[in-house]
Amino acid sequence: MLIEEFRVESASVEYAPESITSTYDYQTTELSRGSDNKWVVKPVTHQYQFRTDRKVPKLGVMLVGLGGNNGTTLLAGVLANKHGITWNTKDGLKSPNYFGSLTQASTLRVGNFEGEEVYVPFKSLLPIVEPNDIVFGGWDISGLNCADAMQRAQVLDWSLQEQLVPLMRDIIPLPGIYDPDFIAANQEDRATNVIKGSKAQQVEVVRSQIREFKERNSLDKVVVLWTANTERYSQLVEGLNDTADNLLAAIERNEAEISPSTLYAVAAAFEGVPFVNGSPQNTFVPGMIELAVQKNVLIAGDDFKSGQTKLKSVLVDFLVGAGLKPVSIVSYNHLGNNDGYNLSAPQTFRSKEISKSNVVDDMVSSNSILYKPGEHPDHVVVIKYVPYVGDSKRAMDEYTSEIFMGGKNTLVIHNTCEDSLLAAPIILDLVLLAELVTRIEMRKDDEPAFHGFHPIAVLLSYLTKAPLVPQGTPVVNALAKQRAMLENVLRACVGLAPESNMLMEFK
Ligand code: NAI
Ligand code: DG6
Repeated sequence: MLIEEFRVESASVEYAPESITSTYDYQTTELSRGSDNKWVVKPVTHQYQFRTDRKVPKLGVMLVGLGGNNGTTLLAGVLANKHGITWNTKDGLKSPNYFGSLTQASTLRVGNFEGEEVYVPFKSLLPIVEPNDIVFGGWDISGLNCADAMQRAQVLDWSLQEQLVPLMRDIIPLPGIYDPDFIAANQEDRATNVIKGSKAQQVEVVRSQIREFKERNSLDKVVVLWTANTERYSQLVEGLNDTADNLLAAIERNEAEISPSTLYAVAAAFEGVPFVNGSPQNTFVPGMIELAVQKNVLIAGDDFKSGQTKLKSVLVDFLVGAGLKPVSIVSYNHLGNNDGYNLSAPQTFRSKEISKSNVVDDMVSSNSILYKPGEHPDHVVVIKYVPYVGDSKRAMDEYTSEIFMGGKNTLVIHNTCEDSLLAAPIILDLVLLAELVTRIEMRKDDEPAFHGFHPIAVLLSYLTKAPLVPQGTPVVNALAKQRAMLENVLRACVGLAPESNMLMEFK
């Protein structure tokens, strides 16, 4: 059973007009070695208070790469939802939805009523921006208006595109920062809409574009999200991008090794605007991370986790969790969109290969009954550009595991799907959750004052292949754990316990 709305009645939760405050006992453990050198695991409880600002802001989202497949598909999808546009296909009449969005199309359990499990929409847990109310804008180095760019992307059904053209043709991406050294040479023809000047001047232009967008649309808040081409990795160089000061000085010196994505992120940090990186490259060089922490501005990344990798982070978790030992994971994919074209260059492919490959590390290291120290499955990632298939990516995976008594188990998976139709709802979740997270404050035990979460938004990990975390924080890739972290923290904000699945009522 689904209930649309609910309120928690508890002495530990207060719904005030401005905010929701909850007091929450967080049960965890402390580990030590006893005097006999044996491990001791001690349950401990910390008290947290969470305070969530209930005022949902008027939100603007600026996409870097607005004219790309993801950018135009998201924009088109939101406009179709907003205007209730239906369209005919050979399979019948279709209506818009937000399938694939955790916040808009998933539910969570709040309990049991007379023997029936009761669920609520994920988005009903805390006040969150409605997607249809978002004002979209952003940059693209290609100057095509968004209607033409949507047609170029070849993702959506034609009769839907026809109806969207009038709503999208006047949306023209802002000129963007272009540096041919960071993306594939084959992208050069696209770069017709670029910001001129030194790197410092480019940062200033982006800053003023953000301010202007905010003012023109009377926005309360803006989130910037990179869904532009995958860049090559930036080299990490001492004195160049290792600290915030060095990074800013390097920008002033117009140093070649500062990537466009880092320049946008720096601009966003100076404007106090969250920045999410949806591609695999190391936009967040150490100096950029330090800058975000200094300015206490949210950053999150890296690389949307959409199809093949999402399944991998479920499947390997299942295998290792079941005591089976994946020893070989081979992932092929081919696609024919501009992302695939850009990834056909070795340097940009390398960025993607890294983010796709590290995704099983936490699961492997969780089970040293199966894996000896340093042992790891063979894990190979292949991406090929095949223009004919367009945005309809083919992903083929072979997982071979060692099982009981020397046996072998091989699973083969073939996944065909429009890449951008998986990515667009994830982009939506990232910006909605990035905004929500900035409205939550917490206070632990006897801390004197409320403060926000760490600016590196680990809570958004569910949506990214290579979650960015503060130094010393464990990286969690397993999808169910990532979802549980997000859901349970949001539940705590309204005084609900984590979903334990114990069902003691029925034992
Ligand atoms: P796309 O190539 O269709 O779109 C990227 C757009 O960014 C292009 O229009 C391009 O002109 C523009 N661009 C390039 N550099 C720019 C810059 N410096 N400033 C402003 N605009 C710039 O690619 P698509 O399919 O939209 O993917 C976007 C990114 O998302 C890629 O990096 C891709 O690897 C990543 N991604 C996509 C997923 C998916 O399922 N579609 C999943 C995970 C990541
Ligand atoms: C080829 O792998 C293109 C990539 O941009 C992927 O489509 C994208 O990273 C999605 O990957 P995955 O593994 O999450 O499906």
